[in-house]
Amino acid sequence: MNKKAYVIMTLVLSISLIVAACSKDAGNKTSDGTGPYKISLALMGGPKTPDSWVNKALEKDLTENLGRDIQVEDVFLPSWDDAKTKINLLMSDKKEMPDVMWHWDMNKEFDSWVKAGAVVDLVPYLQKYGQNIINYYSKETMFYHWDPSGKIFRLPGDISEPGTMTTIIRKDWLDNLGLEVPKTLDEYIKVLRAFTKDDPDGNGKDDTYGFAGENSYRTLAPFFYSHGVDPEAFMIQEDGTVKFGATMPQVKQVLAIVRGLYEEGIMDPRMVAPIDGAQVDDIMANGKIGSIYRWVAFFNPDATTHQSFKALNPEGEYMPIEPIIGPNGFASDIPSDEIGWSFLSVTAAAKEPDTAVKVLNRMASSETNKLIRFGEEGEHYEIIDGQYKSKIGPEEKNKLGLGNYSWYITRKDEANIENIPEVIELFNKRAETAMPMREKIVFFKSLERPAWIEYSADVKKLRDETFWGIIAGELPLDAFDDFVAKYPEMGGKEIDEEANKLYAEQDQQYEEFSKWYDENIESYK
Ligand SMILES: [Ca+2]
Repeated sequence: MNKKAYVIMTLVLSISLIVAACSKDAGNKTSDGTGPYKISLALMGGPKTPDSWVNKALEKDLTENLGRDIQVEDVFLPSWDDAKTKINLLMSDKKEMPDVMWHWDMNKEFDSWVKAGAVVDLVPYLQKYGQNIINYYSKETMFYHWDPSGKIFRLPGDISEPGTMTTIIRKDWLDNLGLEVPKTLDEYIKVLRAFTKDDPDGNGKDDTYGFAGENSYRTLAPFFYSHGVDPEAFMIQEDGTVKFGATMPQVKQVLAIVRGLYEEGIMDPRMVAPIDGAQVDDIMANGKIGSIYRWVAFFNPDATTHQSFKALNPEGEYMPIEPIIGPNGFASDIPSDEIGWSFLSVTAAAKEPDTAVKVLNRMASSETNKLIRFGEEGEHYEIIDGQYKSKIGPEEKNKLGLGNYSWYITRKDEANIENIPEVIELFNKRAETAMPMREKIVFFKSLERPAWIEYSADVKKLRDETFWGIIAGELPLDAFDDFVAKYPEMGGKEIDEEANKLYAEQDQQYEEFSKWYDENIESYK
């Protein structure tokens, strides 16, 4: 037995003993559900301010809404480097377990908690007391957290919007050059060329690029996605099988196009080498680029990059445009997964798991979400002409503890008042325009993918060297065919077999889930 497996075994055993020991005296702890209740919450986000204003505000809000005295004990987790160790430690001793555990990226450990009974099945409580939660999270999201035994042992703590990115273009440059908003890839490339060569900013200098962004495939979405392919994703083929996107023939067509843009000087050459996000933000703010694939949230006037851009380019205007249509009429924005990246579990230590779910449900309301994130309207922020304006600086926000309860079912809808109405509308539109690709991409439910774990690092390394080498003109276009030929022997055969097996199982499991969901969740909304 390797060391990791041993640790997990020991953990499972120790939890089993603890759970068994505690169930004996459970009678002593049973409360009648009316007296004061103290709930402990493991917390990772925000400034981790102890004895904060936000703690008191949450207690008051819960006490008023649950009709009994609720005290909230904050259990702050340490830094990202140490948090997993701490979470394991807390979960190995029932006396130390918080009522609600926050966790992320700990699938193996989570599995052991489930097996040991250290986390509670939430289904009966969600049915009775979890309406804000089950109405907020979609059926698809709940699938990823559903145990085929018909139980749910974790809820997502935070999920990004379904579509977070968009093609962005300089509207004022289109106007300066008398160009229309491009719709097809051909039109888009013509515009990018004009943005590079026709002095769109009218300063008489050859100082602009048509297209810029990160050294990543998502930045190239207007090209890859208009061809219906994502080199990072597993893609459903017409015959129902699944393939690693990087090996699909459409990729070669896209590489030929992007390589051409680089050669012509239309594409910002800084893209072909690793570049950090802050530098890309600076490039966007400097205002010498015509188009980029970037965050929807840029369009909040309060966003830092937006403000820097406006300060440097008072007359400049970026606008979001619809996803570019490819040669076969296909168009899509990038879909986010609906799984979420961090999770909440009610532990076996919670004396009243029903009350724990009532607390989470109240925290999942728009009202409480706003309170714990932004404070009180009038005191800490105001809404002027429908737009959020903070009345306090970052330091005071930290002092109040705003953000301490981050990723406790963080709502991305109207409750996120930092978004102006136009940005909310754009998020909604991007959720729709990301649908065509969402239907082609497999988001794996299974927590176990041994072939991918073993071989993917080498495969991705060769992919990236090949693709960026082609784009930068250092490798011939046919290097793509060499990559595809090498892929199976590099573990690609096993990767694809595993992907197809998981996809088939998952597809079948979704049918079972769907029936279960209608009976056990839908009818309780
Ligand atoms: Ca110029």
